[in-house]
Amino acid sequence: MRLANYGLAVTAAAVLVLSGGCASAQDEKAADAGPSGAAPSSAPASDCPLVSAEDPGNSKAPADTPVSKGAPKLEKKDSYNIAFSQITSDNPFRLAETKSMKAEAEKRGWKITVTDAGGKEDKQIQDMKTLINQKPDAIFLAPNTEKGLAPVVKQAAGAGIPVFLVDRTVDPSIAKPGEDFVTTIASDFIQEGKRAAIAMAKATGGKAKIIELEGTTGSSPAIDRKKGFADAISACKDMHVVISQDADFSREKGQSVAETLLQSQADATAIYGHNDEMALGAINALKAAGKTPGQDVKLVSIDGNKDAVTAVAAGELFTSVECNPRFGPVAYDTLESYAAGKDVPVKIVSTDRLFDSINAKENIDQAY
Ligand code: GYE
Repeated sequence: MRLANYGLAVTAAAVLVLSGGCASAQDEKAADAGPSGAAPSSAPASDCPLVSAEDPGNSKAPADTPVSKGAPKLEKKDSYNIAFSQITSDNPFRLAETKSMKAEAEKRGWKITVTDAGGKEDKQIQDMKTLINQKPDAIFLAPNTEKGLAPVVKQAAGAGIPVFLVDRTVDPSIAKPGEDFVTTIASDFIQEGKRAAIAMAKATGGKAKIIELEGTTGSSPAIDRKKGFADAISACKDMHVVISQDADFSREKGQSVAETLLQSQADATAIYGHNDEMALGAINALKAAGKTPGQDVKLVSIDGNKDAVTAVAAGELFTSVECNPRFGPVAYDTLESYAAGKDVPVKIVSTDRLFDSINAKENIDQAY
């Protein structure tokens, strides 16, 4: 079993060590109380076990993950001609990912063609068709939705081009892992949702009326971050999602959707954003409504981008669970392993950190 190694990525336990030695029980209580230091009124532990749960960190890749067997083969070469199909460039995750894919290709002396679909599914399908016609050695695809991009992945396989999925996956009932594409290299989004839920329980003392800002409908992070969060908070009788809506992973839409939902759910006490950008939009909406983010309404989100880590340090955002976008090194190491005929598992799980009031400040500079 091969695991992705991002270099910078360390486990949550290691972050605690890096961020100031041993975390005492007192430190943990301080973290629970939030940056303002005001301890939220807690539900009894039996009503919400998440309040006292530790951050579980990253999940382990299942030991029985199959290896890629029937996908198009790749000839071993000194230098490759590759393509990267990107969804959009409107958020820091996307920009950092594209930068990493380009920089690492350049470092290895490989040729790379990058397409940007501008957030449009039809455009990304068209981009993929154009790339397939250009016959690169391999295509790296960050697929918008699971169902929308699956057929074109199958088409690439039919044209003999190995496809490596990065950051999201496609519907396995349409495009078969290990056959129609080599592998998916991505975070465990269910685990991210669970980590966000535990952070939310700590932020709210296990009592919360939550507005959920969902990522793009049909995309793997939106599907799984919703599920991981919902499954986890089902253990808490006073934590509920009162309304949930798609805001397309965008700051602008996050702000406008939050404005509307804050009006219809005036007694909401918390906001869960499937990514940081939507939570940052919601922070703007709260301020515009005369509310204090982090006090009147607690927010938790996912990505660990620079603005979000800054907002955590400022006490506006309670926690950001990292989703690491620096795929270049692991993506191309995986390609090389595959070309060398080594076993490549059909799923490679990224390692993500978590930014909270304890470690946010010292991590702003390294955040993307
Ligand atoms: O969280 C978000 C982006 O697919 C993991 O998509 C990615 C998500 C990321 O637009 O910011």
